[in-house]
This record gives sequence, structure tokens and C-alpha cells, in this order.
Amino acid sequence: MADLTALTSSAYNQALEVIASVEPRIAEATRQELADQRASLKLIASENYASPAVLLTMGSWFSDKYAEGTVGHRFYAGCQNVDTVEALAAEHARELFGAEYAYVQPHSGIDANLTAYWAILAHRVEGPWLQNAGVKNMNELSEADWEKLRGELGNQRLLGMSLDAGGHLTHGFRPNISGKMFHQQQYGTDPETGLLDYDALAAKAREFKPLIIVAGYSAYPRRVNFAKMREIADEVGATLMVDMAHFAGLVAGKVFTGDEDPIPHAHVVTSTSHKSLRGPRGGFILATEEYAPSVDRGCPMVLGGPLSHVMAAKAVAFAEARRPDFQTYAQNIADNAQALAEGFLKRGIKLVTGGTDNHLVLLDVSPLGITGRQAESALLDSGVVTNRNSVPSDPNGAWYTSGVRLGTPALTTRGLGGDEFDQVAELIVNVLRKTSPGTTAAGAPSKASYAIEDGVAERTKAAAAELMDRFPLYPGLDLS
Ligand code: DSN
Repeated sequence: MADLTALTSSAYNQALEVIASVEPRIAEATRQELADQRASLKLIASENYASPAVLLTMGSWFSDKYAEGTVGHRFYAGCQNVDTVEALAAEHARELFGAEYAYVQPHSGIDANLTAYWAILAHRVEGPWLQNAGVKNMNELSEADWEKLRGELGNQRLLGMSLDAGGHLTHGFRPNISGKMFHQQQYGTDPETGLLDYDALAAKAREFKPLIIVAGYSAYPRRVNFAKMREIADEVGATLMVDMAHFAGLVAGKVFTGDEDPIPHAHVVTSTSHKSLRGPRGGFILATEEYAPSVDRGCPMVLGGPLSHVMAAKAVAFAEARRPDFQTYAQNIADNAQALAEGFLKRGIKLVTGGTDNHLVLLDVSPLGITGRQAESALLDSGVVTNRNSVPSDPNGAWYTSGVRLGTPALTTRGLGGDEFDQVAELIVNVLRKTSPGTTAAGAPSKASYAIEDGVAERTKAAAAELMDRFPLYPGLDLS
């Protein structure tokens, strides 16, 4: 078999030479990005490192092809190869997740959620409405009837997890379009334990009677019982939509099974492909046969033309995730998150929910007297890349926050294990304990600027780089 590392190295070096012949600064930024990613501790819970095969697949002439429509039913000529790519990506996704139907066109997680919402509205509201009106599609409606239908489509209820409890912007957060297109209510977590309270959620659903219940999260460090969520949805006649963007890798890798696997329980499941699933940046949707025809209308109903080069890379990533070693990787993600959480707890750091059983931990830094923003900045200057995040009922709001979210998928890809994640916790705790709030230009306490003891950032950065040297990113890929 060919030496894939040598091939990858030469492919990238040659590609960068071609790019540099047009805009050398882009070639240089691309080299620098790899150097920076290699040297720092990447702990952003939604990031990962895709394989060279996935990355290389995106750099092709599929980028140049328009292909609005679906496989075999395009609004453009010449889509035979895009059909091959899209059909393969969908087949791999169905097999990987055991889903009845897969739609691989969404460009991002937000696009996937918007497409899913409109597909559910089309299935639950528009379809029966048109049937009652005795017409096949809305073009046959009178202007007056169309106005009435529009009113009904725009008058539906959605119940999703609140942003500060760990939900996503697109789960009905007011400033997001999902909070504007629906009458929304939000469910949260128990104020004492920080855990999802299914009884409170069921009571809210009974009272609110939503058309859609959204389960899933961006910053909740625990597993969800999707069987219970489905029972609640069935009781109130709602469609259950699960956004598994963050934990798709744990579903694919069979860490989340039974009641924790969303596919057998949800009507519609949305996801991204680039987080724990380790594919290209993009989105996709899984659904039951019942919802498939509506989801299939995603482009042009909601989406622009599919990114065929990215669909090709999704096919490659899904194929990778179907290999047995992906299950080991997924289990390592969860084991490493446990080790990281224990590393913080034994050093006296407060964690939302007191721990984790998925891929992320959420530090509450308020007992240290700093904001999430200050913690994020001090860590970044110390070679540790994280993101600040609200904690439940956060007094510092969504901009400054009181939390820092950390995830293990990326560093697990580099091969770190429990001992190294304990070392990572040690480095982080040391930085946080030596960080204090700065002051504004007027001398008032600041929520953004920070002070750190001399030498701590420099020493941590060197220790992070040394640790990362032991776990090379894309070993053998030499861009010198
Ligand atoms: N940006 C993603 C995350 O970090 O969780 C969600 O949109």
C-alpha cells in the first residue's frame, strides 16, 4: 500500500505552492493555522481535526457544480456525479446511524435545524391544510387562502432547551430566527442539580402543547433520555426533533445506545458533521420515512445549492465512522471527559451538574472571582483554546458569562488519554487560580480585561506545546 503520510505531505505542499502563486498570504495563513493548531490545546467542545482524506476531498471541482434539487431530480443538467456523491453520503449516513432516511445537503447545523423546522411545518400544517382545501400545492390557492395558510404556518409553538441551561440558539432563543418564527417556550434544568427535570418538562409541554419539542444541547454535560422525551412528545401530540450536533460522534460510535440513542425515538434528528463526528464542516438530517418527503424539499425550500464537494467529504467521513476503530475513539472521548472532570473536581473547581457523562465539561468560574470572558482570554494567552459559556441563570449574561466550556473530541483525536487530561486540568486550574479581574480605563472593575501572575501564561504555553509535541497532529505532514 502507498505511504499515505508521504502522499499527504506532498499533496499539501504542492497545493500550497499553487495557492502561493496567486495569493501567497493565504498560503502563509494556511501554514500558520496548522502550526497554531499543532502547538495549542484545542478544547473547544465543538471542534475536532478531520482526517487528511476528508480535508482533501473538499478541495475539488465538485465545488464548481450547481445541483439544486435531489438525487435524480435536479434543476440543473450534468449532475450525474453529484448524484453519485449525494447518494453515497446518504447511504453511509443511514447505515452508520440505522436511520430510515438521510438528507446530507444542509451547509451547517443552523441550516439543518431551519430545514427541519420547515419540513415539520410542511408535514404537520401545510400538508393537511392543502388537503382540506382540496388542492395539491400552494400555487393553486387563492391569495386569500394563501394568507390564511401563512398565518397558520407562522403561528405554531416550539418548546426547546434554554440557552443558559445548555440549549442552542436555534432551539427557540428569542434573538434567533427560531424564537421569532415560532411562539416559543423554553425548558431548563433543575436549579439544585443542574440536571434536566423530565417531570417539569412534561408539565410545561402539557400546558403549552407545542407542535415541536426540541431535545439536544450545545453545553449540557449530561446524557439525555430520548425515550422519555418521545413519551412526552407523544402525550401532547408534538413532533420530537433532536439536535445531536454535539454528540453525533458518540451516537455513531455506540457510546449512546438504547434510550440515549436519538434515532429510534425522534421523528427528525439534525446534526453537524464536524464536531465529535470528525467530518467536514456541514450539517445533515435523519428522519423517519413519514417526514422524509418534506425534508427532501430542503433545497430549494430553505437551502441554497448543495455544496457537492462537502457532501463528498461527508461520505468519506461517514465511511470512516463506520469502521470499528471509530467506536474506540468515541468511547475514549467519553472516558477522557470523565478524567478531565475528575481532574477539576479534585482540584476544587466547580462543575455545572457536578461532572459529565458525555464529551464536555462546563466550569463555573464565578467562585474564582472572574468571568468566563476573563478565563477564556487568560487561557488563550496560555496556549489553551476554549470558549466562554453561560451557566444556568448566569448573572453575567451570554457575553461575559460565568462559565468555560471544554470538550475532549479534538485532543482525543490526537491520542491523549486519562493521564494527559489530568495534566490538562492541572494546567488550566493553575492559570485560572492566578488570574484576577482587570480594570477599565476609568479604573472600575472590568468583566473583560484580566491580570495574571508574571510568567504563568508563558510557562503554561510552553508546557502545552511540549505536551502537544508528544501527540503530533497529522504526524509526518511536513510543510517546511
Ligand atoms: N458553534 C457551535 C458550538 O460551539 O456549540 C454551535 O453552533
